[in-house]
Amino acid sequence: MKERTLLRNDWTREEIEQIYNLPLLELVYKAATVHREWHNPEEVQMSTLLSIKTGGCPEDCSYCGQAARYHTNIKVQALLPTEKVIEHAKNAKEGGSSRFCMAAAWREVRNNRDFDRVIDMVKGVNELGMEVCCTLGMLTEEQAIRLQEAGLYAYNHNLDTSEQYYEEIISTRTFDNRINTINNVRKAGITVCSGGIIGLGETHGDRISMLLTLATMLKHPESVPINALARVKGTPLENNEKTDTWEMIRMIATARIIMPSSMVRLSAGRIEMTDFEQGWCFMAGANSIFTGERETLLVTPNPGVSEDLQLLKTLGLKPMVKEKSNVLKNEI
Ligand code: SAM
Ligand code: DTB
Ligand code: SF4
Repeated sequence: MKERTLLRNDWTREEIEQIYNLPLLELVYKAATVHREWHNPEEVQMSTLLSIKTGGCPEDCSYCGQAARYHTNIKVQALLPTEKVIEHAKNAKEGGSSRFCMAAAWREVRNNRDFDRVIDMVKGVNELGMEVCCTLGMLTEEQAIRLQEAGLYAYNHNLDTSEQYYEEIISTRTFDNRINTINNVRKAGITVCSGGIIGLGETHGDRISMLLTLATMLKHPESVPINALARVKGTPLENNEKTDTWEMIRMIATARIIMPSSMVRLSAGRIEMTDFEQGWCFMAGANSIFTGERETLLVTPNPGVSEDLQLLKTLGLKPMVKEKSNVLKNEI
């Protein structure tokens, strides 16, 4: 059998640039090849996303419908009751999901009763035998350890864009804050889910920089979500152009090649894609999607679970039963 491509974290900017700029079909072919060396190409992980606390966020992320300062039509919702969250997780499991991600519109975690409640939610979802993921904003190392002890499997904290472009998009925190939380998550022994968004007005150079930061981490994030901007009315980016799906495909394929053992998630943007376009994203190495019972991601629309299952069926794919442990495999 042919040896598989090695994991590397010594990528240079030039190397990534070269891959990113390959003629599209060459790039997809290469990514599909690498994908087959590292993953079962018939499987797609369905990760159910639930907004456990919605809106009213003090941050100014210019893409986000949940920032309190923008006049969006989002209904603010306090932290959901634990039993309700567990009920959602059970339904998600029955619907074929093997991962459950709880998201809160917080700038950072505070050591208060709400955090105690999230800890209980993590324990409850973990007991269902699902991979539990949270995305709660910035974390200290101590908070990360508490989450790990409660059974948290993954923590999502996206870089969102390049270091250079970061301050154009968010002014209430820095790129370094992001890296710092990711490091705290790693130190606590939780797997990392980190990727970004395209369509924010960034250049190809910014996208390459973001990929370079991810692919040169001591350990690659086990999960890399690639989002296309979901344009939310009332946010500063509401009038940005719709992201061209070929650009998503280019991003996914490059991520797949440079971080071969990671799960690459086709995240926001699916609602505006045809089945054909989503099929191309899977061909380019995406092997996970976000689903939600309410046909939403957090606050924007997303295809329904039955539509997703139908799409997988059409493409000859099946929901991944349980993610193979990338923790052991990803040993650079
Ligand atoms: N508040 C926490 C944080 O910012 O890390 C967690 C929730 S936040 C909604 C999680 C991620 O969703 C963001 O980092 C961003 O990458 C993505 N996101 C948010 N709004 C988006 C949008 N309108 N389009 C695409 N991705 C978006
Ligand atoms: C990620 O990278 N994408 C998801 C998840 N991580 C938390 C969130 C996407 C949000 C899209 C816009 C919305 O509905 O708010
Ligand atoms: Fe708040 Fe997260 Fe939205 Fe930024 S992306 S405004 S931190 S919820």
